[in-house]
Amino acid sequence: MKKLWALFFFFWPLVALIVCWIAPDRGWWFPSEAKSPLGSRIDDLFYLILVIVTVVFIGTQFALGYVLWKGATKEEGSEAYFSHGSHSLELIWTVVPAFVLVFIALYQMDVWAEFRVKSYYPEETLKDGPMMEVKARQFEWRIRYPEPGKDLQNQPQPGDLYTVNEMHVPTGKPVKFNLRTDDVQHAFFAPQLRVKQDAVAGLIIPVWFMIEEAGDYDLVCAELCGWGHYKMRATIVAEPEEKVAEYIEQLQADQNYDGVAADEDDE
Ligand SMILES: [Cu+2]
Repeated sequence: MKKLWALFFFFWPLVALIVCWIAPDRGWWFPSEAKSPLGSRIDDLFYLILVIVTVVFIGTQFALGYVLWKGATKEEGSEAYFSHGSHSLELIWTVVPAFVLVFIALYQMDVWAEFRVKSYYPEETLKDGPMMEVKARQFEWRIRYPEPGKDLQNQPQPGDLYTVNEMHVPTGKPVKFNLRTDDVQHAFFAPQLRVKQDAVAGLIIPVWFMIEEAGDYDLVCAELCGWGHYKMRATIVAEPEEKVAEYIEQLQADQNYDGVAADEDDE
């Protein structure tokens, strides 16, 4: 019976390893490959940490399995071995993890700095203001574009254009926008882009990303913000720049439509 329990406890770490091994091929892994340049670098960091954790996991689980098996198979009445600690062992398991953690801290610094500290925009993009404002509220994403040809202002302007839960952005260039919230704290999370940023009441937070490939990307809220949190789901539509301009023109035409068709107006 003891042997059975030893095998039982050894079985679960094995299942965990097998699941992780087959998951990427079956689509149980990340939402998709990272679709932004910075996203790939974040993934590289993730995989590096995953490798370190996997090595530690296999080591500790095998050690645990060995001890369980040894205990389960020892002869009845054999004497137990007591130890009162080992100075060198303590040193090893303090110094090695400390070294690994310092290594990770230093190694990831560059990605963090580029994302949050240094300016990562090409010069010409820096001159442009944010393309839009994304305002989270219970329970939707409100997008506000400035009137074509004008700059986005922090206060809503009469010519501003609005949409809900749909964000059109150009492909192949950095997109900058202001993130705000109308009520509680929300979090802008675009899983495929690996972008996550809290929206904090009272703050206007500039966020940027770049999408190379045209397509629809998910935008969800990653902060439990109330009963309808699960509904805060929007689409980021990435398309060529001309198409975004067309979309905004159409938005303006729809918004300015006063219910009278243009040809009727002429009569
Ligand atoms: Cu939310």
